[in-house]
Amino acid sequence: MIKVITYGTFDLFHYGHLRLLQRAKALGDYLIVGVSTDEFNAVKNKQCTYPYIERAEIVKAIRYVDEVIPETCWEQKISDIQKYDIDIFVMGNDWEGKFDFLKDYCRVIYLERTPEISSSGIKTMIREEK
Ligand code: C2G
Repeated sequence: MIKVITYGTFDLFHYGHLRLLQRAKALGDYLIVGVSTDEFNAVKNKQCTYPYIERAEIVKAIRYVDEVIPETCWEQKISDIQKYDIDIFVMGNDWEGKFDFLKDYCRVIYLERTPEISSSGIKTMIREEK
Protein backbone atom coordinates (compact mmCIF):
# COMPACT_ATOMS: atom_id res chain seq x y z
CA MET A 1 0.00 0.00 0.00
CA ILE A 2 1.46 3.34 -1.11
CA LYS A 3 1.00 5.94 1.64
CA VAL A 4 1.01 9.66 0.85
CA ILE A 5 1.19 12.60 3.26
CA THR A 6 0.65 16.32 2.85
CA TYR A 7 0.28 19.27 5.25
CA GLY A 8 -1.59 22.55 5.27
CA THR A 9 -3.91 25.02 6.96
CA PHE A 10 -6.88 24.35 4.63
CA ASP A 11 -8.75 27.44 5.85
CA LEU A 12 -11.94 28.37 3.94
CA PHE A 13 -11.64 25.05 2.07
CA HIS A 14 -11.66 25.76 -1.68
CA TYR A 15 -11.16 24.21 -5.10
CA GLY A 16 -7.39 24.60 -4.97
CA HIS A 17 -7.27 22.56 -1.78
CA LEU A 18 -9.59 19.95 -3.28
CA ARG A 19 -7.48 19.54 -6.43
CA LEU A 20 -4.32 19.21 -4.33
CA LEU A 21 -5.83 16.44 -2.21
CA GLN A 22 -7.34 14.74 -5.27
CA ARG A 23 -3.94 14.61 -7.05
CA ALA A 24 -2.10 13.62 -3.87
CA LYS A 25 -4.42 10.66 -3.35
CA ALA A 26 -4.03 9.64 -7.00
CA LEU A 27 -0.32 9.09 -6.31
CA GLY A 28 -1.01 6.24 -3.90
CA ASP A 29 -3.59 4.27 -1.93
CA TYR A 30 -3.81 6.06 1.41
CA LEU A 31 -3.61 9.82 2.08
CA ILE A 32 -2.81 11.36 5.45
CA VAL A 33 -3.27 15.11 5.85
CA GLY A 34 -1.51 17.08 8.58
CA VAL A 35 -3.82 20.02 9.32
CA SER A 36 -2.09 22.97 10.97
CA THR A 37 -3.33 23.64 14.51
CA ASP A 38 -4.33 27.18 15.49
CA GLU A 39 -1.18 27.44 17.60
CA PHE A 40 1.03 26.38 14.65
CA ASN A 41 -0.77 28.84 12.36
CA ALA A 42 0.28 31.56 14.79
CA VAL A 43 3.87 30.36 14.27
CA LYS A 44 3.24 30.54 10.49
CA ASN A 45 1.81 34.05 10.99
CA LYS A 46 -1.35 32.85 9.33
CA GLN A 47 -4.70 34.33 10.40
CA CYS A 48 -7.40 31.65 10.22
CA THR A 49 -11.15 32.10 9.79
CA TYR A 50 -12.06 28.59 10.93
CA PRO A 51 -10.63 27.01 14.08
CA TYR A 52 -8.57 23.82 13.82
CA ILE A 53 -11.43 21.51 14.85
CA GLU A 54 -13.60 22.76 11.94
CA ARG A 55 -10.78 22.79 9.38
CA ALA A 56 -9.83 19.22 10.39
CA GLU A 57 -13.47 18.00 10.19
CA ILE A 58 -13.88 19.47 6.70
CA VAL A 59 -10.64 17.87 5.44
CA LYS A 60 -11.60 14.54 7.06
CA ALA A 61 -14.92 14.64 5.14
CA ILE A 62 -13.14 14.85 1.79
CA ARG A 63 -13.38 11.50 -0.03
CA TYR A 64 -9.67 11.53 -1.01
CA VAL A 65 -8.52 11.81 2.61
CA ASP A 66 -8.02 8.67 4.70
CA GLU A 67 -6.63 10.18 7.89
CA VAL A 68 -6.12 13.59 9.47
CA ILE A 69 -3.40 14.37 12.00
CA PRO A 70 -2.60 17.70 13.68
CA GLU A 71 0.38 19.63 12.36
CA THR A 72 1.82 21.31 15.45
CA CYS A 73 5.32 22.30 14.27
CA TRP A 74 7.70 22.45 11.30
CA GLU A 75 9.84 19.64 12.70
CA GLN A 76 7.32 16.78 12.81
CA LYS A 77 7.55 15.74 9.16
CA ILE A 78 10.49 13.32 9.41
CA SER A 79 9.03 11.54 12.45
CA ASP A 80 5.59 11.45 10.78
CA ILE A 81 7.11 9.89 7.64
CA GLN A 82 8.74 7.22 9.79
CA LYS A 83 5.80 6.73 12.17
CA TYR A 84 3.20 6.38 9.39
CA ASP A 85 5.53 4.53 6.98
CA ILE A 86 5.03 7.20 4.27
CA ASP A 87 6.20 6.59 0.69
CA ILE A 88 5.42 10.00 -0.83
CA PHE A 89 5.39 13.54 0.61
CA VAL A 90 3.36 16.02 -1.47
CA MET A 91 3.04 19.81 -1.34
CA GLY A 92 1.86 22.50 -3.74
CA ASN A 93 4.73 24.00 -5.72
CA ASP A 94 4.56 27.29 -3.84
CA TRP A 95 6.76 25.19 -1.52
CA GLU A 96 9.02 23.98 -4.39
CA GLY A 97 12.36 22.88 -2.96
CA LYS A 98 11.54 23.79 0.64
CA PHE A 99 11.10 20.16 1.72
CA ASP A 100 13.82 18.50 -0.38
CA PHE A 101 15.54 17.43 2.85
CA LEU A 102 12.75 14.84 3.15
CA LYS A 103 14.14 13.05 0.06
CA ASP A 104 16.31 11.01 2.43
CA TYR A 105 13.12 9.49 3.86
CA CYS A 106 10.56 9.30 1.03
CA ARG A 107 9.71 10.59 -2.45
CA VAL A 108 9.02 14.34 -2.49
CA ILE A 109 6.55 15.65 -5.09
CA TYR A 110 5.50 19.27 -5.61
CA LEU A 111 2.22 19.68 -7.48
CA GLU A 112 1.20 22.69 -9.55
CA ARG A 113 -0.81 25.16 -7.47
CA THR A 114 -4.33 25.89 -8.73
CA PRO A 115 -4.16 29.45 -10.09
CA GLU A 116 -6.42 32.35 -9.07
CA ILE A 117 -7.70 30.98 -5.79
CA SER A 118 -6.52 31.27 -2.21
CA SER A 119 -8.05 31.58 1.24
CA SER A 120 -6.73 35.15 1.54
CA GLY A 121 -8.17 35.98 -1.92
CA ILE A 122 -11.58 34.74 -0.83
CA LYS A 123 -11.45 36.93 2.28
CA THR A 124 -10.54 39.98 0.16
CA MET A 125 -13.39 39.28 -2.27
CA ILE A 126 -15.90 39.07 0.58
CA ARG A 127 -14.56 42.27 2.18
CA GLU A 128 -14.81 44.16 -1.12
CA GLU A 129 -18.39 43.00 -1.68
CA LYS A 130 -19.49 44.74 1.54
N1 C2G B 1 -2.82 24.95 -2.71
C1 C2G B 1 -2.96 24.75 -4.09
N2 C2G B 1 -3.60 25.68 -4.83
C2 C2G B 1 -4.10 26.81 -4.25
C3 C2G B 1 -3.98 27.01 -2.86
C4 C2G B 1 -3.33 26.05 -2.09
O1 C2G B 1 -2.50 23.73 -4.63
N3 C2G B 1 -4.72 27.71 -5.03
C5 C2G B 1 -2.14 23.92 -1.94
C6 C2G B 1 -0.90 24.46 -1.22
O2 C2G B 1 0.21 24.48 -2.11
C7 C2G B 1 -0.72 23.44 -0.10
C8 C2G B 1 -2.17 23.03 0.22
O3 C2G B 1 -2.98 23.44 -0.90
O4 C2G B 1 -0.02 22.30 -0.59
C9 C2G B 1 -2.69 23.70 1.48
O5 C2G B 1 -2.55 25.10 1.29
P1 C2G B 1 -2.52 26.03 2.61
O6 C2G B 1 -3.67 25.68 3.48
O7 C2G B 1 -2.29 27.44 2.19
O8 C2G B 1 -1.21 25.45 3.33
P2 C2G B 1 0.04 26.29 3.87
O9 C2G B 1 -0.43 27.40 4.71
O10 C2G B 1 0.90 26.55 2.71
O11 C2G B 1 0.73 25.25 4.89
O12 C2G B 1 4.09 22.45 6.64
C10 C2G B 1 3.43 22.89 5.47
C11 C2G B 1 2.46 23.99 5.78
O13 C2G B 1 1.55 23.58 6.80
C12 C2G B 1 1.69 24.35 4.52
